[in-house]
Amino acid sequence: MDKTAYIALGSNLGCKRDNIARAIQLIAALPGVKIIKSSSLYETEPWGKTDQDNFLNQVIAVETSLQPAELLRELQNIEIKMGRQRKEKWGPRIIDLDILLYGNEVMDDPHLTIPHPHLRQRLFVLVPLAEIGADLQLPEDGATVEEVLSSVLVREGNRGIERI
Ligand code: A4P
Ligand code: MG
Repeated sequence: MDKTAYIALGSNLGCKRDNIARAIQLIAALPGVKIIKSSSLYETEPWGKTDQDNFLNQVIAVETSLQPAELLRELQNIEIKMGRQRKEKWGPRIIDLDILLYGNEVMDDPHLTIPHPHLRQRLFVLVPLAEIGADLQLPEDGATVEEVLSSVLVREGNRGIERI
């Protein structure tokens, strides 16, 4: 049976808007993957490594018959096809495709952690995710995306995230 997965897209090199649009086209063309929801685009200040250009970020929901590892492999193929080079951790990138959630799956394999390890801390993920899945419950404790987002907003305020 198909599962619903949430994918985060990010770009902060080259024509960021085109990069995100191209990645979405390539995801839509994958066999066994159907895009069912898309958030707005957000311009976001860099998180983690702050001396780099702002990012564009977006989150999409897909229905997929691919297993998590297969989905990751397809997303990594798209990153490679688009010319992404892995240099420094959290550094500038043409495109970054992360699996945020896959059904109610909780997994911690060497190459794949679901839910995405930084999901609960990152406004650039939580804000677009809440736009398309506010009531979604996170599998570890059943907290909703909206609740997690609210607690981060109370702690940090809505800094550096602008809907465009
Ligand atoms: N991996 C494990 N779990 C997952 C998952 N759920 N989805 C592994 C995707 N990949 C997953 O990723 C390293 C390895 O993570 C992969 O080989 C995969 O097996 P990577 O994309 O090669 O390296 P990276 O992206 O440099 O490291 P990392 O830790 O994934 O960085 P993030 O978490 O992707 O963060 N600030 C803003 N405002 N917006 C951004 O989009 N992005 C980053 C990168 C930093 N700051 C940012 C943004
Ligand atoms: Mg990544």
